[in-house]
Amino acid sequence: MNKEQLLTQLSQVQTKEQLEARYQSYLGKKGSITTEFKTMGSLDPKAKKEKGQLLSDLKNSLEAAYADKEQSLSMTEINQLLEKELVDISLPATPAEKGHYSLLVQTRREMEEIAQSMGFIVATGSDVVTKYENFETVNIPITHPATEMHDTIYVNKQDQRGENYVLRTHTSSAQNYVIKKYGLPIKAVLPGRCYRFDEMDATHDTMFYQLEGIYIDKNVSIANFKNVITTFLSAVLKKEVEVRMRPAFFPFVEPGFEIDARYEYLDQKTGEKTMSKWLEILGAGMIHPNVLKEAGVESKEGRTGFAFGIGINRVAAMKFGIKDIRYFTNGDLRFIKSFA
Ligand code: FA5
Repeated sequence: MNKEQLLTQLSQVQTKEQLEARYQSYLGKKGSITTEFKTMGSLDPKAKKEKGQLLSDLKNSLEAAYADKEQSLSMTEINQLLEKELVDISLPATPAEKGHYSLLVQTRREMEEIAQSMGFIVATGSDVVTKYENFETVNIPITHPATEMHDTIYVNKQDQRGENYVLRTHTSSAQNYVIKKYGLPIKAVLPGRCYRFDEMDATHDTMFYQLEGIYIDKNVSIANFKNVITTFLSAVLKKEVEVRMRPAFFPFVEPGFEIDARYEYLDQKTGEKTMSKWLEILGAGMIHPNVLKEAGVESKEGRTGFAFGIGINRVAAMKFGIKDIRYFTNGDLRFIKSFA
């Protein structure tokens, strides 16, 4: 086979594998040219020299052609890859699906901001607390029916007193902690999750948010409370809110009240009022002396104060016109996405 034919064969291969196989068939251990090199020993010196030159020339030409071909196959491979993986960076990006905060978190944050604008600091307590924190710090005797299994969720772990921890049933459990931490005077809101073994219905969930408020200073009165709460709720609900106070009993306040706000449903299309009723949204009152005593600040310079605990789920229901608070937590995407 002459040199030209060999070089043409080499140049016609399409892949690196074919190139390697072809090369080995000439110059591999058992290749045709290698074999010819081996047979040169029997030739006379002149013929040996001529044949040696011929074979070396052939070998060099094939090796050079092999290197060229290998490079051109590599270039083809790279170009094909580039073409396949080409990214047009000038194209607009596929939009990522955006989520949003739940309506409860949105409402909680907005309430925190409004409270801050009214001079309250924002503090938090723990979700898992001792029975002492949840009940006794706020003057609920351990024998009180509220401590029974029917509305308290217990945790299977015991505190130093050998009592099971509880999931706090109200944010009032954090009052003692913040009074101790910040001292008096104090003006703070304490938002957080609460848990009760309550029967679920349109206004009750087993996990819900409350926003506790405490304001203790000289001469803080019920009139101050009424003003604060009306201003606060009107700012949260973005309209003049009509509130009514009813006397109520909570062991940690004296006197105590429950506050209802007028709840109006507007028809989404016509904007007409379809229903109007009073909805209980918070408990409140003037802080009981025993609560101050337990926090170590009893009778300090005659300071008194009020506390309140607002149900955030019910406020959010009023704000967004939702008839059933279970929608907030049942994970129904049709509901969630309608507020995106
Ligand atoms: C309390 O929890 C008192 N700690 C509030 C308080 C604080 C009174 C400070 C005085 C001084 P009550 O159990 O009424 O009170 O709950 C307060 C609010 O939390 C209710 O008005 C309601 O809006 C909300 N709430 C109570 N239980 C649930 C529930 N299961 N689901 C949703 N919201 C609830």
